[in-house]
Amino acid sequence: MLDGEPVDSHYLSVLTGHISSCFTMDSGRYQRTVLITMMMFKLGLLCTAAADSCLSSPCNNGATCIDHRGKYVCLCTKGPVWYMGKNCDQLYDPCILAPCTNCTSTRGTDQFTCQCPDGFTGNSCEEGVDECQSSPCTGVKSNCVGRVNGYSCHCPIGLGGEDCQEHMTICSVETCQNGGTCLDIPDLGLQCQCPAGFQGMNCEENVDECQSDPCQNGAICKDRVNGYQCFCVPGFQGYHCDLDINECASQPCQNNGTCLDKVDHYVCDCTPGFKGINCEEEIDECESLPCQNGATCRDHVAMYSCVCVAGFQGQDCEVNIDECASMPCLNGGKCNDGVNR
Ligand SMILES: [Ca+2]
Ligand SMILES: [Ca+2]
Ligand SMILES: [Ca+2]
Repeated sequence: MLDGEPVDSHYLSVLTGHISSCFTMDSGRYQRTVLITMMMFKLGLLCTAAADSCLSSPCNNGATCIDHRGKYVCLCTKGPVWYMGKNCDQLYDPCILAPCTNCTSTRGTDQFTCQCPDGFTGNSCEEGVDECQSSPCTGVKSNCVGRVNGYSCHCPIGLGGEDCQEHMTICSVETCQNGGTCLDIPDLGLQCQCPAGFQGMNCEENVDECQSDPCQNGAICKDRVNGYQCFCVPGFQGYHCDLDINECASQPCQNNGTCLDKVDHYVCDCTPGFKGINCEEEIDECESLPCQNGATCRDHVAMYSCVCVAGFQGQDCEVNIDECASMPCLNGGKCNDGVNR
């Protein structure tokens, strides 16, 4: 861009944003000026008036108007008359920010009054009234103990009974054991507040949580602090050992055997022809030598078969075939049955 040339207005507006509408000048001074202008714009020094939302004077009753990113904020006057609202056109109500619910006020001022419930006082009702302040307890029970909305008279700490003549034990560091909290109760002396799992006057006793027999199926119960632990016998599991472990879960029975879940073990009911703990063994039905007369035994599943030698028959080849049955001897010849002849 050369000196003296007209300035591209689009280029200028892109460069400077809405600042471009503020200046009309020869481009002769333009390049020097635009640099300075841009720096000033960055610092927020120029062109604020063009976008100032305060120009319409929206704030009332003497309020100060502040422009913030194109929106206005009214700072209402505080005294002699207080105002509030977006445009400061309402009388200020100090109860809006009062720290109490039962509040009365004079509008247009910052003066409010909290009506405190019984037993409380102070600007915000935050203080409990100390009824003991006036020392109302006289006589032997001179120890005043404040309560909500009242007080009561007791014996001095360490003393009890009707005439405050009995000496009571009072709290010391060792009084309550196992982390118990010691309380000095007027007229009664100490009392220990025990943590969970302990009991007794001094919290000295670890409560036996096994007393209620929480562990099942013969498990051993071990007492802990405010709890217990069950040690299961084999075959059971779970926090209370109430779950019978399913020993059949791994499907240990083979060859279609049926698994029966027992305590800490299983039993396989095998199909015919198999044996063994897991029915893994095929029974050899030939082992008992069922085939007779020299026959050969063949083992099968749940059965056997016999291959007879010549001259015998029957399931176990126990029958010697009677070759005389066909009456082979002619002419009155006597037939003697032999083996295979
Ligand atoms: Ca215990
Ligand atoms: Ca079982
Ligand atoms: Ca077999």
